[in-house]
Amino acid sequence: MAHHGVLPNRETPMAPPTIRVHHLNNSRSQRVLWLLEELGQPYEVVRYQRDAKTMLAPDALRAVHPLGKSPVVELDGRMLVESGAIIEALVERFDPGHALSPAAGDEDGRLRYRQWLHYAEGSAMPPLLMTLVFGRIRSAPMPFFVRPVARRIADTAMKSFVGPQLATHLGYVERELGAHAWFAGDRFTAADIQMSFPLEAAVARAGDHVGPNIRGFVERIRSRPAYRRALEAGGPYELGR
Ligand SMILES: N[C@@H](CCC(=O)N[C@@H](CS)C(=O)NCC(=O)O)C(=O)O
Repeated sequence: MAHHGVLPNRETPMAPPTIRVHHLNNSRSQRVLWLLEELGQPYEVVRYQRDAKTMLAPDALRAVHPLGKSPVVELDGRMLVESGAIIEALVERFDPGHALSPAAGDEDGRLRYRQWLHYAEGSAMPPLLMTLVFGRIRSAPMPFFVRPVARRIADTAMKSFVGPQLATHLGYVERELGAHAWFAGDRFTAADIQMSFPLEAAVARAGDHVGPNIRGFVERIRSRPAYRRALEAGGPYELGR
């Protein structure tokens, strides 16, 4: 048989995947570091620091992706944004054995898993972000005669709209965590990683609305070795205290 000197495909060494996480301190990208630690997948971290006054990301992050928001994950040269989609993509590619997602035949688990992956950013984060914004408005520097008006507006918005939203969402999550140990069912999955950010933010910013099941969940995730390794990789993370 003729030999053309070309190795057949199966003998061609595959280049290892390149994963680079563009990580902003104290941010949602902490979840991506944690996921990669849970998967045992090697990755690089490029760190960015929030502006101390505005808390916004530096311009350098906008040079990586037009949104300039974190996380941005560079996977084999392609830029991925939106944490839920990033988590889904990384799990699909690097977790073929379903260690961090419900098995293909587990219909109930898969539906729950998908719901929570979307819910974290789609429903849980908006009232928590509004809590942060109205809190900042209350304490922002402003002429003394404007302050009572600004405070009244912030307090009214919190009382009439944001507070009830927090109660609805965190009440729902609290009951769900009473019925299931983890978000997709009885074992830990990437949906728990995605839900960690709103729940850590809730403990930090909306403690009055947080029940014992949510507090227990946050304690359990913080004791995972991969969570702790991710803190070392990402640097200071106040929500993780
Ligand atoms: N829904 C997006 C939100 C991204 C986002 O807003 N990231 C924040 C970090 S927690 C950010 O980069 N903020 C800094 C800025 O907007 O300049 C996701 O989940 O990836």
